[in-house]
This record gives sequence, C-alpha cells and structure tokens, in this order.
Amino acid sequence: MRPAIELTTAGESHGPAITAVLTGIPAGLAIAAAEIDADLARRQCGYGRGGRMAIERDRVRLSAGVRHGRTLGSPICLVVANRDWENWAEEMSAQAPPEGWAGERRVSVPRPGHADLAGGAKFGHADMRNVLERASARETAARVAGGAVCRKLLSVLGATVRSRTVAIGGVRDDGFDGGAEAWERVEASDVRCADDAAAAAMRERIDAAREAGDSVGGVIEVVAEGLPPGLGSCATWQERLEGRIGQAMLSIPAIKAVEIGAGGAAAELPGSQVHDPILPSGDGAWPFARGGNNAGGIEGGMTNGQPVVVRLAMKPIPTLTSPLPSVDVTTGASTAAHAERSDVCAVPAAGVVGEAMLALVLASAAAEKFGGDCVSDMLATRRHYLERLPLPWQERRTRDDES
Ligand code: EPS
Repeated sequence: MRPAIELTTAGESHGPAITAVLTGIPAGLAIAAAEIDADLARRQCGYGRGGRMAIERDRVRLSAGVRHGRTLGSPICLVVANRDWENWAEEMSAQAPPEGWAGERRVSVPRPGHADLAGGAKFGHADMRNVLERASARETAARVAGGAVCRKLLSVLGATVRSRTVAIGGVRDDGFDGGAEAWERVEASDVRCADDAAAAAMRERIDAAREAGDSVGGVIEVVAEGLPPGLGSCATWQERLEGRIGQAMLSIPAIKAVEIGAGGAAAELPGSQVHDPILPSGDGAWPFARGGNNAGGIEGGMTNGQPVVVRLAMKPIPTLTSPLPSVDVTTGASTAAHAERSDVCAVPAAGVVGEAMLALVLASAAAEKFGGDCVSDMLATRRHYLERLPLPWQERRTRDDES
C-alpha cells in the first residue's frame, strides 16, 4: 500500500539547501510560507543547541505546487537554504576539487553512535564527511517544512498536533495536565517543558553535559487531538497506524524507541488494568466515552476518537567534545573519535520534528480515508462520514443498503 501523502527529502548539512518534495496534498489548501517558517523557527530553538543555530535562520522557499497562497494538487517543493553554505562552498562543491586541494574537513575517525562507520563501509567513502553530511539531523528541517503543510491540512480537518518534553538527561516532568495553559507554557519554554522546576533541572543537566564535553538525550511526547475514529486500518499490516507511526518516528535521527499510549508499561499489567472501558456518552457526534487512554488513541491499527499519544526516546547526540575511543580508518590506529561543532542536547528540537512526522502520517491516513483531489471534496466526504458515525449500527446499515 502506497501512502496517499509522501515526503522525500534531499540535501547535505553544509550543502546549498535542504529540500523536501511533498506529494498527495489536495488542491485548494491555503498555505503561506510564514506558517511553515514558524515551525522551522520552533525547530531551531531549544536550550542545548550548538553554534550552527546562530548562523541559520531557516526560511522556506516554495518552488512548486503552490500558487497565490493555495496548493495546486501537484507535488510541493520546499527549499530551505543553508546559510552556512557560504562557509563550506568549496568543501561541498558538486564540481571536482581544484588540483592539489587538501580537503581540510575530511573525516577519517568515525564517531561511536553516528552513521560514520557503517555509512563509510556501505557507500565506500574513505572520507566520512560524505556520510555525515547527509546523516546529519539538519535534514529534519525539510521534514518540518513538509510537516507544516500536513499540519495545515489536519487543522482544516479539525485536528491539532503538539509536543512537549517529558525528560532530559533523566530529569522528568510527570505532572503535565494537558490543559491549554500548560501547552502555552511548553511553547514559552526553551526546553519545551511546562514545569518550571523540572525545566530548570533539565537546563542544569545540559550545562553539566556541556562542561564535561558530553551530551544528553531524553523523552518527548507528541499528541494529536481532534481526529475522528477510523483513520488507518486493521485490514492489512501495512495500513496499521502504530506501525506507520513507529516507522516515521524511528526514522528521526537519534530516536531509538517509540511508545504509543501506555507503551511498554502495558506489558507489566493485566488486561483489566490496561484496556480503556467503553462507556455511553451524551455526545451526539460520537456517543461513546472511554475510561482512560492507555491505548494512546489507537486500537486495531485505527484511530479510536481519543487523542493519539506517542512517546519518543532520544539517545544522546553522538558528537562529543570529550570523544570516545575510535579508530582512524586510514591507518587502523586507535585514536579519539572525530569531534566537530554539534548540539549538547536536541530533545526540544526533536519534539518539533516528531510533530511533523506524526502530522505526515495522520494527514496521509486522513487523505486515504476521505480521498478527494481538492480540499472541498475531502471535507464533503468527511462530513458524510461524521454524519453517519453517531447513527446506531442498525440504522446505519439500513441507510447504506438504501443508498
Ligand atoms: C543541525 C545542524 C547541524 C548540527 C546538528 C543538527 O549543524 P552543524 O553540524 O553545522 O553544527 O547542529 O546535527 C547533528 C546533531 C548531527 O548529529 O549531525 C540542525 O539543523 O538541526
């Protein structure tokens, strides 16, 4: 099964630009570069980011698929220029280097935890800069640009996608109440944490890691609200939403584990304490309530009308200024791993990337469910679906048989 909406990215960290091509977005969606830029700016923020973010001011150029502020239904091309390119133009040039060029920024000592060693072996690159330039998390700027368009489509369909930091370097915020004010505090926080005391302790952890030439990871929660039941499918394994979300999230650099709802904790408990009771509700639109949300909004590979709640575990960034032991691949000699400018902690930025990837998967599932080449067709199908949802099962069947 091919997803209705697909995102492809290209570009090297210090090349001219990072580019995304987004296909499957219906025509007629209002989208302004400024809306995409707002998410790009959110991705650049965060306590613990490195020197690169002082150079970049990520802005999108919409070079295809949008005219006069609305999507055309054709592939959308989103280009984010790398300002640092001008400092790397010769190093990263597509042309053959001049005679006698030394290549000062060659990388021959792989960093434990980074793509350097495996990528150098796989692609046959002696200079592992050829690997790290693409493996760099700079690529996620393109994902966030494409994700912003998906977020806009979801917003037209009545859904939101947000994220917050649950933990950094072992310091946790377990008291989040999910209220509007708490979400506002997340957006105002440079570690994307609503609890001031926890946020201060997270910053201290980051400072301590920086002092020690080390790095820290953490845990992020991404939440989508306002989705109807029935996105995704139990019909084939490829359509199951947990699997699609898992693939999308685990493809984000440094994300090593994904949990949906209660996640791994559910494995420790009996079923009676895990599954969310189904209760009648006075709400005419969807006359069922749930006794909890351990399912994280997904049952049988489909949204169930509850918020979709996904947690991501991010490992510490592999570039350490007090490097781990490694081997120079050109000489075979033991030496300290390559070190270059990097982030001490990118957990807050990864939250924004997680939003983009969840928006991509959910927008695609919505496009598969509701179809339509233009937004108004999609909205009409959705309206029809939402009208039939609250009908008692028997009445629905009769109505469908008649039509
Ligand atoms: C990043 C840009 C990179 C790094 C970071 C993410 O910039 P530079 O390598 O020029 O400092 O800050 O990349 C990594 C963490 C990595 O492992 O490569 C960005 O735009 O997010």
